Amino acid sequence: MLMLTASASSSLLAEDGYELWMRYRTVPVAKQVPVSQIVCPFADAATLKAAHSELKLGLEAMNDRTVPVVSKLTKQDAVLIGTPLTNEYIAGLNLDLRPFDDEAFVYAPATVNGKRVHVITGTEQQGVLYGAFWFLRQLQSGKPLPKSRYYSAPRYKLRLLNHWDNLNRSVERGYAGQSIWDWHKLPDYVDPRIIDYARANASIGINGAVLTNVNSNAMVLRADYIQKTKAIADTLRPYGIKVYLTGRFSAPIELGKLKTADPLDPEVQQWWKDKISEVYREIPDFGGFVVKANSEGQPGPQNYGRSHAEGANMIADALAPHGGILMWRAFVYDDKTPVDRAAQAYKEFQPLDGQFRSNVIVQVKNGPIDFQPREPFSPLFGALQKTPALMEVQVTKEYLGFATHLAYLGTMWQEALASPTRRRGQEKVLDTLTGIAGVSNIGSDRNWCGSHFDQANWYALGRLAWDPTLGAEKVADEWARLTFGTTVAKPVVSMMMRSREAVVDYTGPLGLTHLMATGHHYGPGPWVDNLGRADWNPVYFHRGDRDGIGFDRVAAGTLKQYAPGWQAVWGKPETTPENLLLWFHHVPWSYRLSSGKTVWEEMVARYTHGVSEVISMRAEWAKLGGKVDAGRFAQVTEFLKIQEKEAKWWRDASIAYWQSLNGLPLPKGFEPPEHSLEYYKSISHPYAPGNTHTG
Ligand code: GCW
Repeated sequence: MLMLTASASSSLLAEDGYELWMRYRTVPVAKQVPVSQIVCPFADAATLKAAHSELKLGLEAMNDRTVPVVSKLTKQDAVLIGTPLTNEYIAGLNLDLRPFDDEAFVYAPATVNGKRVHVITGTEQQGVLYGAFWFLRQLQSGKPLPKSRYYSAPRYKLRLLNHWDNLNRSVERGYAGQSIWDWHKLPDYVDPRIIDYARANASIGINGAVLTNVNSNAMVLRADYIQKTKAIADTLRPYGIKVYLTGRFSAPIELGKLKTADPLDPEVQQWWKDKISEVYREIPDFGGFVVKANSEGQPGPQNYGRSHAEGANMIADALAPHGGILMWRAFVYDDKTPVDRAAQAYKEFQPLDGQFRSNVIVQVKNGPIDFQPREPFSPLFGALQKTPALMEVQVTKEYLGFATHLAYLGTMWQEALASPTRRRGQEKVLDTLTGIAGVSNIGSDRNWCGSHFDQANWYALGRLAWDPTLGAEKVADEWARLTFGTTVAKPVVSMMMRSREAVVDYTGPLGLTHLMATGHHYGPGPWVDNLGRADWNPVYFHRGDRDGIGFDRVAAGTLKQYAPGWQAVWGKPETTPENLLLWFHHVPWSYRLSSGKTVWEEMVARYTHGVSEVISMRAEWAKLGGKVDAGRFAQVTEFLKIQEKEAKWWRDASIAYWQSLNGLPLPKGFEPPEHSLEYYKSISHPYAPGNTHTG
């Protein structure tokens, strides 16, 4: 089988990470759960086939014995899989499958014809597949199987990956090689790797993939490209993964040769209807589109004086007869320099609440600006009452160290998901969502994500979209056990749980944001003030000068976008949590924090702490030598060294710059920056990866 690259019994052989968290390694005999056969009468049904193949692969490797797939139950310790309609043994058990959900699964230990069996079932085959992966995960991570019926269903219907992949295989903000979609060879050749991609997604419950970049290219809707998309859709279908595309608003002009893309123009409307029918003729379960319109140069309805709702509804109407959905992004900012960039999405979209068709979903980034290491949650969550909202998070680490820095994002997403909206009773952000979409970090690199630890972020996306209340630590523990083994899980989890805060500290403590270098966003650039739009410049965001620092979002009016309860908390510097202080307030450098330190002293302490956290993660990892295979151990070791070097770069460059503004000495006991500010300003990385706006 494709995934089994290293011998199952020699777990310390160098590994390359290709197997992700689906590493099925031999379990010591005493700890094995005996399984004799997999009973699956409808073994050829595509999704059941995916389920029994996976079980066979995993169980044979873990128990080091053959486990045949059969249609008749003949032995003790069999695993019975299927829906009640496809497996008569299961039908005979009359298990309670409620509450009905076509993606839910039920596990139950049972006795059938006098034989002990494990039952994995659901109302639909999809649930059975999810149950099979869950079963393997329990065994792999050494967790006991439940003693009685266990039911699990996803919290959200939409659990999506958004690939920012271009048709030329470059990946916007991609740090893991090229796109996994080899458009040129499709549809004639479908890389078998796509099957492993599907397995990985199904194993964590991801059920949709948007194949293309939101900075989109109309060509993906050309007839030959529809065939290519169809080949991918056919490959992903057995795993319960629907395919979506990005829709370029001006496609009627570029592809249809019309004179306009005005959403109220009947010819434009007809063009979309015809094009969408063409897609559905080839891909009957096509999911729909994501559209980025009137944002960062992308065309949209405002080019014709129409609103986002008018634009979205036009495409939604063409999708509706086929059951398709339209995810319309709220990441917009108009062409005039705003008082506050952070206020833009709410300003545009909140007034449109109630004007969207029922198959439109507004896709909102977790924070109001742009995937920064720390932002408060977007005020749109909970404010859109009549329009479903999808939370978009960035799995790829554009602002958290690309592929080389260790930053586990589960903690960051949990922070957003668990935030109370303070609008209605106990409502949390997670209660306001219909789904979660993650900007993919997957590429052609052998280890998929560019680094071993970045696989955890893909894993966390799926697990938290299945159950947003799971908790980042539990997810990290699952992943660590599956990926590195149960014996090293504890130190691995401890590294992961502190990693994101370390990045916040060495890049932008106390609520500072958007301080990175231009274009590629690699490394520090808090001094940048020369970009075309004011709100692209870091100086616009930090507002630092001789006297003070921070963005006064009370004066800007932005705070009013939040519920009164939050206005009360965030309205004054004294009541604002320190980790968002400079997000909401402009304060003098001498402003005193609860620690007794001034803002300046605290900033220096936190930048320094961020670096020391990386040093301590390195030390923690070093202790795992000999306990983790040599291949992955070496790469993580080297990457942590890079992270330490770059954390120090961020710290030193930032401190040098702030000192050039405030003229303050360093607090006692802290090392001065290694180089001059001029040195840091002169660093340039024209070829840093992921910087592409080309189609
Ligand atoms: O974070 C910014 C990125 C852009 C991206 C944009 C968006 C796809 O720097 O590369 O474009 O967000 O989310 O649309």
